[in-house]
Amino acid sequence: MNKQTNTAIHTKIIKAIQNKQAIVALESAVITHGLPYPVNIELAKQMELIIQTEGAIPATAAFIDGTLKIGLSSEELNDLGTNNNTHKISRRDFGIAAAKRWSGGLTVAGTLIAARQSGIHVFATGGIGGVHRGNIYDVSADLQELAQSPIVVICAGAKSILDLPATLEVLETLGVPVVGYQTEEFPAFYARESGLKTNYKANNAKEIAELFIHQKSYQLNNAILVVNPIPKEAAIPSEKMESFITQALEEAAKNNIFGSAMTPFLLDKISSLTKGESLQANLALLKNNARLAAEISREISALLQPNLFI
Ligand code: PSU
Ligand code: MN
Repeated sequence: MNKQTNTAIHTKIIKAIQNKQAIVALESAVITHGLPYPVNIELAKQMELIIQTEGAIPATAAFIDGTLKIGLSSEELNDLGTNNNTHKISRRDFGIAAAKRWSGGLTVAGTLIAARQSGIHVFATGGIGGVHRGNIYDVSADLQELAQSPIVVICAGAKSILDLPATLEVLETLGVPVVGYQTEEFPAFYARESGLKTNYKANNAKEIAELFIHQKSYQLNNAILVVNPIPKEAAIPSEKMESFITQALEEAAKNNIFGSAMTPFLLDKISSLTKGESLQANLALLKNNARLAAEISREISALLQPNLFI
């Protein structure tokens, strides 16, 4: 057994952290539980490439045979995306995953832990978990983790499979600012609008980097949740999604689905009900978030260079 933790940070990432270079953490539950094969692997590689092209270093985090890895090799990514025995790993699963040598994808909560432990400031994902509709006790561990991770998280809002007003209330309680990227409205993943407001509208990446540095200077450990609406050409109107979502929720109830199986079940149902359309939307917003995350991480890196800011 390892003396400390079963954690392996890729040497490239260690060097980048030491040099305060721009790094973007990426989750892996989207690879193991969010997207179908082989699109999952292709997407993971495209996101990494976009981040590199934008001048930052990608750090996909996952459990591989019981080791928490930050920064995966291309081979590890391929294995994770093809392996049918992967677990969905959130905060509660870390000890079990290490002891039982699991391989699996990290949720937003899991990736926040990995990024925080290694000193990465920026993390790109698709959509965060939240409070589920009709069951206020089903609250994703993502929300609690956002409250205790000083990291900028870029997402496209949250899917309306969730109770979005309740999700925003919990984020407020936990002290997590929701910052719209060039928008005042909280986006609903597939749709650019939800009728709900963000706390603040940021006009550019530099502004977000400055918010982050200032927030950190108070030793507050909460995240900043940046919501980046899906590109217009890929968006699906809410009215169109609503009937699919209702159907997916009904099926979940009928099949007695609960706990950590709920979100993957709903995602899978919606994906098959909408045929390819939701998948295309999903891919478009993930790449869009990778791009913005790289830009924000570059701005943060610039502010963190010695003698420039704090
Ligand atoms: N929502 C999505 N896509 C996802 C997830 C959520 O639109 O892929 C995944 C993320 O990894 C998120 C997790 O962290 O599901 C939340 O699961 P739960 O609701 O069980 O906490
Ligand atoms: Mn849940």
